[in-house]
Amino acid sequence: MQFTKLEHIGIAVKDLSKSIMLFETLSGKKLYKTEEVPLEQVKTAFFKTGDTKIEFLEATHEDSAIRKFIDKRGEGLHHIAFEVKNIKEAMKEVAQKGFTLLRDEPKVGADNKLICFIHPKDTHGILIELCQEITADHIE
Ligand code: CMX
Repeated sequence: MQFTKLEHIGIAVKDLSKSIMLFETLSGKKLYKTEEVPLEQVKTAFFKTGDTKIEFLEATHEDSAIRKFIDKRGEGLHHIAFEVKNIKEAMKEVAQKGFTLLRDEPKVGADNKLICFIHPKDTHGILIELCQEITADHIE
């Protein structure tokens, strides 16, 4: 297994609409999409920057990982996401290498992806996401 690219960088924010305006002003780019992910209790906004996206995340519930993160550490870099070809194989491999996966199975995340996370204590305090594009093969 190899990472195929840095797919996106996730940034935790308090107010998604303010962050969208800020990043549009800063980057000269228009928003690529917004999406709510109920399972993760977040609203997201994506910008494309070359091959990599920037994902802003706002909590939609007080139990959201994003709300807890901001309460503890403030707004800022929340995770970095690497694309893999086969997420199940990648998860098996990183677990064999001793990294702690936050779940046993991939779940459906934003932007048409299967995702999983590696605990930040294993990776220099940075939360790492592995992601794979969902294709027709995944739809049962
Ligand atoms: N990056 C780095 N460190 C983080 C972190 C993050 N994103 N989130 C929490 N931590 C740190 C905390 O600061 C804390 O550090 P200390 O022990 O030094 O105080 C430690 O991890 C434990 O934090 P906690 O607040 O007690 O939080 P939990 O253990 O309840 O959860 C984590 C932490 C990473 C396991 C949890 O946030 C999680 O499961 N994350 C994955 C899911 C997720 O983040 N979803 C939102 C994004 C969804 C999307 O991209 O669509």
